[in-house]
Amino acid sequence: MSKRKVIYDGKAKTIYEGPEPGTLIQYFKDDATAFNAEKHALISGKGVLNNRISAHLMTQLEAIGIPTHFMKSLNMREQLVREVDIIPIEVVIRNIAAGSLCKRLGLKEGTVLPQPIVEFYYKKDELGDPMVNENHIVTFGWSDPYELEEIVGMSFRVNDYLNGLFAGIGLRLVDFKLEFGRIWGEYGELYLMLADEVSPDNCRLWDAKTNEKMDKDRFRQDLGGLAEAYQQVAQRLGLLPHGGIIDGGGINEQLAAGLEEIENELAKERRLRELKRPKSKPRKV
Ligand code: ADP
Ligand code: AIR
Ligand code: ASP
Repeated sequence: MSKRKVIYDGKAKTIYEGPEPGTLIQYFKDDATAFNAEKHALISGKGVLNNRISAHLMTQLEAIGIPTHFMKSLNMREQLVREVDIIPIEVVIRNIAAGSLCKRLGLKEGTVLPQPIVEFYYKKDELGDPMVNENHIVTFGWSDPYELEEIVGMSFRVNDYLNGLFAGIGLRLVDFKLEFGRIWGEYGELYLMLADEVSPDNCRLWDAKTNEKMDKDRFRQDLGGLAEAYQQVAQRLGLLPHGGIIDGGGINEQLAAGLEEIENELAKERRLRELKRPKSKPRKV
């Protein structure tokens, strides 16, 4: 295999140079980390399942008009995406109280919120991704009010859509994290799109009947059975052959390698939506 250039080696994915300019390859690793990588483990099959789930969800989101970076799956662990300038903000939407919201405000886990909440975190591992507000984001030039409005609007649309999609397969969407990126057009026009991944690594998903956790909290809270839970999510989404690809804690590589390709047909014809905004670019600090 020819040696590809590693652009970035992250906690859960490696990013390689893509075959064409403006493209990248996202390789989904089996590494699981939590609490700013203080906790780490390898979970056989996690990468394959996240690759597949994210490819499917991104394609579904594209179909409701959310531009995404996803182009197509290349193999069981890799997908081709558009290269973007990542906006250094993690957008979290919450429907049900869990995780850091409970810790911060003393809420009981599972409390249904009267309306969804949006939160922002500054993407900075050294600082432990601190929570920030719109004022920090605009003041430090990480985004501007026009772009932020678009990001929040898209995030709530993603929430509405995914809530329904997961409800239809017996899962409650508790909360999730999104990342967005920019592409600059030939004339300096700006296009925004959903990037990174949408998978049980960055969504909390509970079984609708039993409230069993089917996401990365299984790892964070040492509940075990993470690959089986992710597999269950993928199976309910109709993404795996009958019987699945994980058995007895291990992945059946042969079955996984034979998974059907997922392609974002709409991304090819997509006319990127230019963001209407004043001419100035976000300030760099
Ligand atoms: P982390 O950076 O937290 O270790 P990952 O292991 O998931 O996370 O690494 C993937 C990295 O790639 C993330 O930092 C993410 O912001 C970045 N990324 C995701 N999609 C794109 C894209 N389309 N273009 C450029 N960078 C991307
Ligand atoms: N998240 C935030 N940073 C990284 C990730 N994966 C996701 C979590 C959870 C949501 O954002 O997976 O779905 C809220 O996380 P928390 O820890 O703030 O409660
Ligand atoms: N993925 C992040 C980390 O490694 C946060 C998390 O998911 O808990 O710390």
